[in-house]
Amino acid sequence: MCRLLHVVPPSSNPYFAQDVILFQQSYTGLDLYLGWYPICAMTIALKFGINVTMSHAFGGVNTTCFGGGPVLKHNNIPGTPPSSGVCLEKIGNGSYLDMTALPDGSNRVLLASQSGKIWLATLPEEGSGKVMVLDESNPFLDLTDQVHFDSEFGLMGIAFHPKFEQNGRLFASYNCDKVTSPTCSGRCSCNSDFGCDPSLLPSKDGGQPCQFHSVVAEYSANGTALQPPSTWMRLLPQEVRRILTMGLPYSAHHGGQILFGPEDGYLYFMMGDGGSKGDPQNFSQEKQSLLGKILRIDVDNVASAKAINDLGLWGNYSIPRDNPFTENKDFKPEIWAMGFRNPWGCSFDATRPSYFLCADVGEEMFEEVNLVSKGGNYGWRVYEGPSVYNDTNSKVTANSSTMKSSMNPIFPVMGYNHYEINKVKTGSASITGGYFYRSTTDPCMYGRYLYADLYGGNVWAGTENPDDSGHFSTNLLEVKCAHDSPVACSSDAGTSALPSLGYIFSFGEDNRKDVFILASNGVYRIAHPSRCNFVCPKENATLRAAPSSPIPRSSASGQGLRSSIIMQLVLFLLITIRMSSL
Ligand SMILES: [Ca+2]
Repeated sequence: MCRLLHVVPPSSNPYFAQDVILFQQSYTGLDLYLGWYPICAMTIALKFGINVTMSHAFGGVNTTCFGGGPVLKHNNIPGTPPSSGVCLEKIGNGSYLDMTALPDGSNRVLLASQSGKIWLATLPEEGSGKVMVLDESNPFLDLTDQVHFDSEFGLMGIAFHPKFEQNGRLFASYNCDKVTSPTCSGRCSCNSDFGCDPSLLPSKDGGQPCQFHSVVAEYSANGTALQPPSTWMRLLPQEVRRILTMGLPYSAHHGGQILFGPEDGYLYFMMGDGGSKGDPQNFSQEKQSLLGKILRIDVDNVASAKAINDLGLWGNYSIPRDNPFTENKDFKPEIWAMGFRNPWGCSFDATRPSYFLCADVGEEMFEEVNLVSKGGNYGWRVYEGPSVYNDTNSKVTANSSTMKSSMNPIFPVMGYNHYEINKVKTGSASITGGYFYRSTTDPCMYGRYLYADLYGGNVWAGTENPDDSGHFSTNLLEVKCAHDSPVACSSDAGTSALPSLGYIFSFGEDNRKDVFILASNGVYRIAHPSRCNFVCPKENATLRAAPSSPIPRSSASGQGLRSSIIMQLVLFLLITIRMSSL
């Protein structure tokens, strides 16, 4: 689905199984879905929220094929997760698209709205009962004059330079409209480098091809180093350099997140396929296009004008020497990884910087999380998730079989089918990637990867087992609001314990590695489990006030019995399927 971030009327899309053989059985109210993919990956989704296990390829090597048969592995059904719930406290009512912590170890963050304003905010202590301090009338940086703000357009990302304290450099990624903004001008992403003619692209959603652009710009908060942090509330940063400007073919799927690599200090820029159903021009697999790619650029060393021209760069930056395709002229040198549809919510694991996880929004069937490696091809638009994507309207259909055999895709490590979060096999879904949780606030969440769906309000935790294997099992989490939340959480009708978050736009992380959910209804922090009466054996109860009336959770033995029944059903089905296929 598209990510309609501002205007978000969920629309329906028909689920269709593509090459998936779908079995559905219903036993005593529990729906069991078994998808068997021709690429030898299999998902089993147990529809009552206990467990979803995905087989996948890690680092380009399919680890789940054994003689062509499907294999169920790393299924954590027999055990119980340390906690199946997440406790939130609401610390503000504002709606933001991106959060980034000041790189000074403080409790300050920048929060950016899609409309183009950035505020410096001070976070309260967890459990203090206090709210976030943010002066709406006093933005740190106001880009609303430059930003084109509409459904998927806007201010999409912000990032501090790792040495911001010394150099005052910060970066913003946004969209602009060349018709209304004099500073909005750049090459079209559909160009002669790969035989793309923008005049042949259909106009979509009121805009001409390459009327709208993606921009990365650098700003300077000069004087930051000279002033104590307490005076940073308003430094009036000025744009000092246009890093990159690129015209967009359509009006959707242009990612826009920016991140500095924690180890290499390079800027990663997430770019989608540019929009239109099924990536009809095959931009994501086009080696000479920056669309559908994760880009990695050096903003500390700007190439000479000659080098920029010779390399065909899109602005003022240089190419890191160890980018994967610096020696391969078939590829644009900015490309770090390719084959994405609309990456949304990428993060580096704070304790393992080589773990770079990126959610990628799916088309009609599958939402995915990828473990991104240098030079990897993540499949779109030949694959959606782990299954072949076919669209008869696409340019690539005729030669897709050739591409499939030559591309060696890396399949997602986590994800969900659209039908899993919709009551029927239709409906919208759009993944919001999050973080490996590395805070001590919820010890039972430590080391698990959090992600969510934009529309459904579903939040999952992925647990890697064994460590560093790239194999994840995932749990749909029960989400509750702390009884002492600083701002009262609005509730879904009839379920007073469940907070109504609205649309989950993004996750954020502060310097303590606390994780925040940025939703249309406000800003929420993951709090101590006991504040929601969740039982986490690892939580130090002596440091927390005892919950007044613990709510018993479903017993482990009950879950174990239910899991055992499901395991038997799974095995029975596998044997039946295997036998019938022989
Ligand atoms: Ca993919």
